[in-house]
Amino acid sequence: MADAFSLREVLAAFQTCVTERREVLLGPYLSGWRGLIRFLHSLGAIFSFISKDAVAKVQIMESYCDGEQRDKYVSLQSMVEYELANGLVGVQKRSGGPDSGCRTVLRLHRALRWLQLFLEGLRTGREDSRTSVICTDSYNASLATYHPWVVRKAATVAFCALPPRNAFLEIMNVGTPEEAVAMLGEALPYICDVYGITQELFAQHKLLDLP
Ligand code: 1PW
Repeated sequence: MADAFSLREVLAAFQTCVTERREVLLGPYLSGWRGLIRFLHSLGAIFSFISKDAVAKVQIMESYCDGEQRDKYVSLQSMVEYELANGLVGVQKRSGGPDSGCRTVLRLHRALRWLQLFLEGLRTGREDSRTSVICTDSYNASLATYHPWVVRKAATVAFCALPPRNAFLEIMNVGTPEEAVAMLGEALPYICDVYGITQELFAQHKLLDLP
């Protein structure tokens, strides 16, 4: 079944991102994102403006990973080192040039924080808690800071269309709501790990505010 889709596999991609040397591999990072985007699509057309930007960011990264310098884009660490050493990262303002891998990953990285908070909220929420509230709260606590008012507004409207918690846990296709909650408990530490390593790497190189 080519179409069988389970959030378990998506989250497992983030598990395979981190190497023994604590490097974050771009291949599995991007396949995790591709899965998340498919998941967003399954939530309906109202989420397409959210997924559209994520799709664009993933495409930029894919072209680096398949491009001439692909050996520099194996891990986030090698990417940061290469782009910084070659003056490819615009630190002042967005130049007319191509978006760097660093600024592009930074957007995905910030969105990953949102995902992490949201899934954690779902996991620990009460059965009758509202998914839209969990989603809005986690968005406001993370990604919203970086978005202009109109994006925040549109996102908040889209969140209202989210199904109730148990229905949401079921579209994750992991099994019963209880099984989905258990899977989240297993998978979330890996997402936290990827987020933490990336955050540290970007902080170390002062890349957390890239325009
Ligand atoms: C159910 C939860 C799923 C979480 C998936 C997260 C997807 C995140 C995509 C959010 C995109 C919102 C609209 C786009 C905003 C862009 O302006 C912004 N991009 C992001 C990812 O925040 C900034 O990109 P830019 O304009 O600096 O290239």
